[in-house]
This record gives sequence, C-alpha cells and structure tokens, in this order.
Amino acid sequence: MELILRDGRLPNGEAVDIGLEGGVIRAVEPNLKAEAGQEMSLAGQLISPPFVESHIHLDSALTAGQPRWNQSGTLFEGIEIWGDRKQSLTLEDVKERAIATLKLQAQQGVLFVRSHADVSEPSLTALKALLEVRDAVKDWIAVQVVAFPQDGLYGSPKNLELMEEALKLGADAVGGIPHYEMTREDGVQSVHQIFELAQRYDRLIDIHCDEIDDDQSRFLEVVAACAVRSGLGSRVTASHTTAFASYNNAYATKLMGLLGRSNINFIANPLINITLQGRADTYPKRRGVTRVKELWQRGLNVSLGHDCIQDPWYNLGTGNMLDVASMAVHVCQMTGQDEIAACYDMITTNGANTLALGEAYGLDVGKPANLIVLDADSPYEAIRRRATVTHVFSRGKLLVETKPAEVRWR
Ligand code: 17E
Ligand code: FE2
Repeated sequence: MELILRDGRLPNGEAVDIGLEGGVIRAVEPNLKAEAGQEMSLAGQLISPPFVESHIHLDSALTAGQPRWNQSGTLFEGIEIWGDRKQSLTLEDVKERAIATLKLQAQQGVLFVRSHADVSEPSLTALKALLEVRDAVKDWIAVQVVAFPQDGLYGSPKNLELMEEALKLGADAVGGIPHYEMTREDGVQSVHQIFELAQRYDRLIDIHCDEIDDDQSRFLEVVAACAVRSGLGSRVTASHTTAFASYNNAYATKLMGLLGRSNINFIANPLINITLQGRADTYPKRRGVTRVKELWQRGLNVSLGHDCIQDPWYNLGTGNMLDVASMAVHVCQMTGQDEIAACYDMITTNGANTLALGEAYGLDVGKPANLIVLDADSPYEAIRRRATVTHVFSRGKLLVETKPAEVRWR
C-alpha cells in the first residue's frame, strides 16, 4: 500500500484501517495486516466519504451586493437583482467565482457538486463558463451542470432554444422552474417539455419545483407522474419543493403515495429556504422547508444543498455542508439520534444517489480513494460542533489539510 489510515471510525461507528494505492481504496478492515510507504493514525476520528453538494448555483456565487443587496429577502427580488447582474457576465467573471467557490467547498470536504447554470441569458455565458470549469477541475472535484432556465422555459420565446443549445453543449441535466412560469398551464407544459428533452438527449433532470409558499403550487405531482410514466424514476430530482410544507395534510397524504411510487430524489436547501420563505406571512410564520422528515421516513432519497454562497438570494453561506445539515436538524426537527444520523447521510450518500454517482462513490474496496477525515468521532459530533474537516483525500492524494482551531485559556 502507498498509504494506510489507521484507527479511523466510519459514519456507522465501525472502527477500521483504510489502505490506499494507485488512487484506489484497497482495504477497509479492522487491524489491517499490511505495510505501507506512509501511515497515519486517526486516533478514532471520523473517516467518511466526501460531502456531496447536491444543489448550488456557482454562476451567481460571490456576487452578493452586486449591483445591490436583496432587501426584501424574497426569491422574486433575487431574480430581479440577478437579472441585472447577469447583463455584465463574462466567461472570466463566472469562472473565477466558480473556482473560488469550489476551492472553498473542497477545503471543507466537498468533492462532488451539482451546480445550476442559468440558461435564460442569450449568450449562455454562465453555462459555457461552468462547462469549462467542470473540465478544468475534474482531476480533483467532480462537477455536474444543470441547464436552469431562471426566467422560465417559456419566459421569452427564445428560452426553449437556449435550453436545447445548452444540452447540445453538454449540460448534464435539464432544469426547470414551473412555479415561476406565467401560468399554471405553462408550468405543467414546462415539466412535460423537460422530460421530453431529458429523454431525447439522455440527461438527468433536476427541477426547481414549487419554491414558493403558495399551497396551490402543485407541480411536484406533475414531476412525479412524469417520472412514473417515463420510467426515469431515480434520474429525476425535485429541488426545494417548499410549497409541500404548506399543503393540507389530506392532499399531502395522497401526494406521498405517488412520490413513493415515483422513486424520484428530493433536495432541501434549509439554509436559504428558512430565510426566503414565509416573507409574506405575519405570525404564525411558516418555515417553508419541505417535509424532509416525512420523505425520509417514507424511504425516499432526500439530500441537502447550500443553494447559494453570497448571492442575490442568500447573502450568507460558508460552503460547509455541516452548516446545512445542522440547519436541517433544527428546521425539520430531526433531533432524534437516528434522525441526526440521517441528516449526515443527506450530505453524503444520499447526495451521491441524487447525483447518480453509482460506483464512483463510497468507502468500499475498489472504489476511487475519495475520503475525508473529521475532527469528531461521529456524525452527531460532526454536525453538533460543525467539526473541522482535517484531511481531504481526492483520488488517493491529500488535497487539503486544515488544523482545528486551538484554544488557550490564560
Ligand atoms: N434561483 C431560484 O429560482 N431559486 C433559488 N433558490 C436560487 C436561484 C438560489
Ligand atoms: Fe436553487
């Protein structure tokens, strides 16, 4: 072996040694009887597959305040501000911010990212830049790009053409925003169109779906029905689905049955949606985060995303997936022991399911040696303390090291 990491603890609590060679995991077992060029003792610390950022907008990251701050804190003001900012996009501008953001993520243990790229801007600058970035970083971090029509697939007559052009250029997934189309009919039609395109170009689907507090916004059922009929199932993801938090329980129960049949993935973005939603409410004020706990209890695949890092929709954000998991624990009231563990899965293995990573992900013998070490002994401690990711191994190589903060009482 080139390297043996001794005395680590897997997220499920198992104590193991992990042996790496040639960029591949060669052994995962307790008390590994083998020699290595280099050994590292983890002293019982958590060794985990990398974090998966299943939902972020790299094209708008690091633009908060440009050209102005989002004062209302609503989705709609965010779209307006981005509409202004995107007039001055250049390839260099997008690439620089995207790579800076990816570095921020990787140094905190993220090695798999799904980013949306706005394709309702006529030069497709955001998309072209993110496709270049996907290629430029592929040796250390894996990026998927979703062609996302921020202004609506039917928001202007050219938008559908732009979407198709984006798929021809190589976007990994078809996106959408049915709740933002001009009419309910357009929203339904857009979902059918997205499925048609995904099948024609053989791509994944990830739709911004029902990101609104309107209890009448019901495009999730359309997405689920299309997933059932097309057989695309787990190749489909519904992002945000915040209106699900406002549906009456009679309808939610019926919908859950359909979702169970559909086998689609869900992404909640609790950091941003707890700030974005409920803005039209007085008190009691809704939380506006989808029914994460109930979807999880039903056995559906739920992952968690940051959505934004300092952009027109969310001025905050750190790139730390433990912040996201911690917010989910709080907002979704997932404080049971198994529930906290589930929130850790939502930023690791469930994210990998959403991204359809398959065999490329996980701490099993024969898989690419992507793994992280944390300054914590369990997922619970990692989330509770937002523990430092001390080592990030990408393709068997140590990519980044971070020392935990040192405190000295005087
Ligand atoms: N665009 C959108 O429609 N919704 C969001 N949450 C973001 C961008 C960040
Ligand atoms: Fe989003």
